[in-house]
Amino acid sequence: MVVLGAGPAGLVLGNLLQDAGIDCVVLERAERTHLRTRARAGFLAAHTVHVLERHGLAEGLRRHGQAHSTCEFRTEDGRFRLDYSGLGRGERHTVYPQQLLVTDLLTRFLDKGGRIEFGTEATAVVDLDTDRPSVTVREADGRPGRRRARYVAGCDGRHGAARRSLPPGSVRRYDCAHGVTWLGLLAEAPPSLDAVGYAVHERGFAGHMARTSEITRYYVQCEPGTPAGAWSEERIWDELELRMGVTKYGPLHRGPVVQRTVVDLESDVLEPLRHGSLFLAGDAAALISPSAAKGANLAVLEAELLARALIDDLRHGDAEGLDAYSARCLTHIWRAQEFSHWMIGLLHGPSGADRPSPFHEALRQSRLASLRTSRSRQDWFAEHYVGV
Ligand code: RFL
Repeated sequence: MVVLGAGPAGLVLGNLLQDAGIDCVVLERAERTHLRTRARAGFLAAHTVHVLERHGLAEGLRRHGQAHSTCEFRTEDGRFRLDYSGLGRGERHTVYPQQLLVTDLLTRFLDKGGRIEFGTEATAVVDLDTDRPSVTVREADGRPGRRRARYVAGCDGRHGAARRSLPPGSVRRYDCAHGVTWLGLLAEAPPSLDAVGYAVHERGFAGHMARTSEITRYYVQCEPGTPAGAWSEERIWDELELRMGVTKYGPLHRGPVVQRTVVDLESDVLEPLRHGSLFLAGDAAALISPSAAKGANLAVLEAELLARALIDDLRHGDAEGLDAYSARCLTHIWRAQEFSHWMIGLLHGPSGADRPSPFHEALRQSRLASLRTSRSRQDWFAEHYVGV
């Protein structure tokens, strides 16, 4: 078995296959140190935590993760809070930075004798339609190479080799550019509120999400095409403070901005997620905008489904799970996409060239108002916000 990519999807899959005694190698383009410091997600759904616990992969997050269950919306009409542990299914998030999760998964995999080839870039998956597919690679020393396997798992993200190797016309790609751009920031500053903060302001969206007691993630909506370094730190903090209404609701802890990423909100889904001997999981299967924090959670869910199906096939000769893999994942993916899309509509006021029409703006305000006042709406929100 060859797994492409050592992100959450590839590493959960690798650990589960290895625990079942299935020989697998993970090919990873980046170096190990890069993976341990690549900050991205932080909010893990209850289901994700259950999966990790079920397979003995949750030690770090149990020790260092923080339970989290409140979000606060700030609008021109005031603010309101939802404690979602008392709504919907009563579930919470666990806040645990993705780079720590990846580090835990890597360490466990390697400690148990797993093989990861760092600095090895998959260039193509070939012979997908046979039961001896292979992966062509650029080895760490730059020379070309090849790995053969019974199956290949494409967990190498949106721009990876797995997607590129799908024969033209063999999959359908649904995609959507939402016309919204965020500047994603990591600040060396403690969180400023005990909730996820979503500010909907006439100058655009601003978001606050705890990561650790010393690090906070912020998002600030900017014009599409804005380079990551375009705003000074002072401008970033001034905009965040203005949009988050600090004069009414209290100050933000300022600190050095240690990472900036431009995030164009985009989504796509490939269908089906299998082509012959190649299976897609995580961002390689579907890209989801970070508006509802679903990407890493879907990656873990799909990795577990794929691992089970591969084990059934390779250990017991039962191919039913592999045949059903794509359809099973797509049900979850589309539900997450639908919620994520709803969140984008909820959070983005008028700004920039893609200013919504007055009709859409009024719809957005009505959507916020029903979330503020309707218990059944809040239950629906909670179930989808924490769930995958
Ligand atoms: P990853 O994590 O991108 O890992 C793919 C790995 O494949 C490697 N790779 C290759 N290796 C070999 N050969 C090639 N040709 C290769 N091409 C790529 C890469 O180096 C990498 O190591 O994909 P995976 O495993 O599918 O996991 C997906 C998640 O990383 C992603 O969905 C989340 O980070 C999305 N996301 C969030 N998700 C959440 O569930 N909760 C959050 O709070 C959350 N916040 C975020 C996010 C994504 C963000 N960015 C990247 C826009 C916040 C941000 C800013």
